[in-house]
Amino acid sequence: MTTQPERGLRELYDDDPERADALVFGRRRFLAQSALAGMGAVLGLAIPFGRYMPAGLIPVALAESEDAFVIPGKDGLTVLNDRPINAETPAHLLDDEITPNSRHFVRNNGIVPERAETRDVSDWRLTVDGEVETPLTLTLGDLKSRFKTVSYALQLECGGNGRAAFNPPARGNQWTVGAIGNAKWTGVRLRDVLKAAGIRDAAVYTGHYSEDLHLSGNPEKDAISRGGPIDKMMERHTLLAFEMNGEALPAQHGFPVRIVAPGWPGSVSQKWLRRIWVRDRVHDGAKMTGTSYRVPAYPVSPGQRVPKDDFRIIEAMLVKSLITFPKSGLELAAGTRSVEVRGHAWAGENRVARLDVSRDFGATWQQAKLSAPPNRYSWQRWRAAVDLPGPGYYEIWARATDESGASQPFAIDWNPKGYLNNSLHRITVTVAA
Ligand SMILES: Nc1nc2c(c(=O)[nH]1)N[C@H]1C(S)=C(S)[C@@H](COP(=O)(O)O)O[C@H]1N2
Ligand SMILES: [Mo]
Repeated sequence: MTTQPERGLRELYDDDPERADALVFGRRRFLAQSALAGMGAVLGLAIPFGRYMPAGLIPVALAESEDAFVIPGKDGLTVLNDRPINAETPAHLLDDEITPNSRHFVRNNGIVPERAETRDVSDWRLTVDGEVETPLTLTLGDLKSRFKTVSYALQLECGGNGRAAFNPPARGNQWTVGAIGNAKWTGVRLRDVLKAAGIRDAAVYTGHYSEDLHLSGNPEKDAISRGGPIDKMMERHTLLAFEMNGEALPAQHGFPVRIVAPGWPGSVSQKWLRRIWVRDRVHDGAKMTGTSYRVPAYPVSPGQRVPKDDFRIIEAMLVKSLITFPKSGLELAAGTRSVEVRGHAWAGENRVARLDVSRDFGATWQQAKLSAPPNRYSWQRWRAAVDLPGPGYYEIWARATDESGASQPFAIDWNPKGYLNNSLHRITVTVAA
């Protein structure tokens, strides 16, 4: 193999075990070093009995290896794919009100640019052009000195969070519940920069371009190039962020500058930004069209085929919540009659109005104590003391309702690409007899 593998080994073993075998073992069933280079070769040895190894089995040493799939700076995340890197956070590790950098999920469509590792910004520039009076070319220093710096706690959720629950399944990263984070982002307001450039009347949408590399390695191709309507980009919480929780952006999260457009699918929050093209029409860059980050314009039944023209771009994310304490599976001692439960709730463009919990499979609901957000677009803390009348198995369910009256469904609203699953989060606790 001379080309780089397009997918991570785990995904490849799931999808196409024979091809994965060929990559790992090569023709003579010795480990093909070239295939492993990209994932941090851990074996690097011949396998004397390799000829007996059943086809399609990921070698245990690779599956168990820490090195092969570790993401620097991350702690306890579940890696869904190593090329491109995609990792989610188990719910119980999202208990902090501000998600630490080490616990924030990562969703990459391409390869992290070199600059994010070298941290060299000497030749980094942000260009703002298109439907503007004065195109701008800004250094990082310009951005920091010419515009007012602000900090907000902002929720960022991948549009595909919850995809793993879809049946029939949807292709793509099998996110369970943890493609959500609420870090404190510092930067300048995108609207201040757009105003400095002077947006023309014809402007309707932005188009974002970045330094990450397409998986094919072809520099002509963009891994992703999304954008958003001018109104959302002019909203005062939409940032050009250069710090995450008080540190320069980590390599995985967009160094040196990213957009944070809170409450919208994470894909609108372009990382490793280098250009904003202000457009007179809806942007049509990579992953703006077709079925990418788009859903049918009407409800569909599971498995239904939907014509491409009937898809529309996802805008605000939906009302949702997470139980972050206790960790599902908690075993309580005999005689325990109550458990303290807590989590977070968020609602795209809206504020969360109430949070209810149930410990009897939805027969009755109890209102939790819900905190105000520190600022708009932050998730909100909730907590409740839940009675457990006797020994046995319980499920605790959480259901958020936003100020518009929308709340979380029990069952998924199915769509072909597995977006926007905001069904309620469930955990289990048991009380010993
Ligand atoms: N340049 C670039 N920006 C990007 C992406 C990407 O692959 N490349 N992924 C997007 C998607 S789909 C999501 S959900 C968020 C994830 O942000 P995070 O990795 O900081 O959690 O980044 C968005 N911005
Ligand atoms: Mo995403």
